[in-house]
Amino acid sequence: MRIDAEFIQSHNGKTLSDHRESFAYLSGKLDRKGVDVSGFIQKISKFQIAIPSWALGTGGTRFGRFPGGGEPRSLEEKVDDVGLLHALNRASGAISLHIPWDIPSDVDAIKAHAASHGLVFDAVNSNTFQDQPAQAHSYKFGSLCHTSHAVRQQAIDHNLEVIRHGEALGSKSLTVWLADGSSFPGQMNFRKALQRTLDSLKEIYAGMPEDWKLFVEYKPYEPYFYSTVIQDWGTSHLLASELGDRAFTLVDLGHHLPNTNIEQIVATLMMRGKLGGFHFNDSKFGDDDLTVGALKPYQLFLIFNELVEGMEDPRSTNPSPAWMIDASHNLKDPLEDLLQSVEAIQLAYAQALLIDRPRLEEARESNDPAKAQELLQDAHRTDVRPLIAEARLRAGAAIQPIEAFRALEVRKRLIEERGAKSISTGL
Ligand code: AOS
Ligand code: ZN
Ligand code: ZN
Repeated sequence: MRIDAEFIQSHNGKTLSDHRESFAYLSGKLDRKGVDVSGFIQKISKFQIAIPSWALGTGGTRFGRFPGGGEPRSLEEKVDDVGLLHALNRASGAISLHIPWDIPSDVDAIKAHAASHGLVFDAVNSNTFQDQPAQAHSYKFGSLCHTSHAVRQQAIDHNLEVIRHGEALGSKSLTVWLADGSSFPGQMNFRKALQRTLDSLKEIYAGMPEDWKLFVEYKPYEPYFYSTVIQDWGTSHLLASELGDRAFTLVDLGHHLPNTNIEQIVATLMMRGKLGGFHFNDSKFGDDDLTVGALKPYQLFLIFNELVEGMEDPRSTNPSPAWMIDASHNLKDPLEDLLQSVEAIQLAYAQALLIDRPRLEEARESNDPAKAQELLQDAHRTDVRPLIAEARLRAGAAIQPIEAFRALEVRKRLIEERGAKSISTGL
């Protein structure tokens, strides 16, 4: 199904006068503070967040899965789902594919299909954390780090194949997340495992087209419980530095131990020009995959404070990072969850753009922590929702995406189209 512009317009009509009133109030306030409101809205509109193809179905845990129905049954339907999101918010204009779950049977057709929704293909993701039916060697004891040359070669070849699929689709980057690690002390020689991983990554890096980037994701635990080869940003940064200028660290918010100062990691990587991409989610314990901003919106804002500082610094050598949501959804409708996540990211970004940076720097230079906090919290406590809604309105999207999604009974219609038992490939 597709959402037509007319429906969005008529749905917007219901809340337009309310919205106009709140927007006028906020833009008046911001004007008086010297904020260029139109420029601000343009920045928000430009900020596009990729949707991973594996986030469109109901996720589960090892204890169970409770699918909600109407899940996409093919790559084409996954593209349709991202198209629905993009029609509602005009902020989800890219899809990130996972190989082998999403190998296109007809590349030209899927490209045309995506383009008809206004979508492009973002980073492609490899998978050496599961064995595939036709595979010669098992990844039970690792992939790029494996003790056996044959297993490593199989994993390298898989990544090279993912790059070829990505090239055909117009992607420009490969994200490598490795499950590789060990569950028992003594099981793995850490030094050899890291060296082998680096050597394998070098072969993948060498197989990338000149205009591609390689993103190395890190994670402290899971699926192994004692050690992970690429456990933290330092290890990822080490690998990316050894690999070369087109290799970067990718930060996934759920991949940190409790209380890690993620915003400081962001600042450090940006200082080094090595922050390549971001996977957004929220979590209480670990890689919980909760809706972005559901638990720690202030932390998200502090992270965006560093991102904006890095992005707006004219001397920064950091390329514009690739933004993606990385979450699976156990309880909510995946599409509603994704709409909420995109909005939470936009809100944090907008609030970070509002920070009075010259005054913040002044407070820092004069060692005035109370003033610094006032300035940060002033931005964070500003209700910027009318700005985001205005950006959507100007782009032809819905003032209230979830309300529109429900008014149109999107899920019900998807269930009618695809069935109550359709299952999407993914986590
Ligand atoms: C796994 O925990 C990582 O977050 C990956 O980025 C991702 O979820 C996985 O590669 C999905 O295929
Ligand atoms: Zn991730
Ligand atoms: Zn993860």
